[in-house]
Amino acid sequence: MNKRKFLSSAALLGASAAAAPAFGGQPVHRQACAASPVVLTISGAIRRHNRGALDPAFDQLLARHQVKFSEAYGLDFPLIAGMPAVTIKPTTEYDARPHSLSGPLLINVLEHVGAPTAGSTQIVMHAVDGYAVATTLDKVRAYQFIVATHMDGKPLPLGGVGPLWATYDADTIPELSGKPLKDRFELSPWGLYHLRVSEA
Ligand SMILES: Nc1nc2c(c(=O)[nH]1)N[C@H]1C(S)=C(S)[C@@H](COP(=O)(O)O)O[C@H]1N2
Ligand SMILES: [Mo]
Repeated sequence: MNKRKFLSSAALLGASAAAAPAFGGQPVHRQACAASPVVLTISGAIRRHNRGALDPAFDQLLARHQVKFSEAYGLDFPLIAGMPAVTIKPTTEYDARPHSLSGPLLINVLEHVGAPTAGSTQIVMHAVDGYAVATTLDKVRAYQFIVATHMDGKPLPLGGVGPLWATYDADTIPELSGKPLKDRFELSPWGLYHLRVSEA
């Protein structure tokens, strides 16, 4: 399977939600902005925000990937790395060896920004190289997705597969462990930097 979705599919990009109000009538909680550089921006149907609209002048990568929002939440690396971490030991596709990957559960990161909890909630994950892939909260829970910050005890570098890698332990997920390695990680973007949340 080669379902590479290099941002040509506008359907993935939530363009229709561009100017959507934050959450039917609920108050918007504006938090202080992050102290370290933001490594993950979450937009869409979330209740917490710490930044305003996408700025086409200086949100260059987001704009290039056709992301749109009027408010969003930017998380810095210390915040993500400071959340309770889980460790998984999947056989990775890139060297066919098991590696220890650790970081918070994606579901907890989404909870932090007040994402909806319905299993049908759509999550689009964008990576720095333009890779984008959509999934649902049901799958985020079933696969126990983590936002990996460390591999084999070391922080994941930008330029490599970091600083964040959304991934899961495919070895222990029956619908994946039976597939060839190269077909197990379509839902696992390295260099994850933006999540779009939409209510189904
Ligand atoms: N950032 C990023 N993550 C990615 C990809 C990619 O191209 N870029 N490809 C996905 C797909 S479709 C698979 S099968 C695996 C391996 O893809 P690759 O061999 O092209 O890296 O990583 C997934 N994560
Ligand atoms: Mo793939």
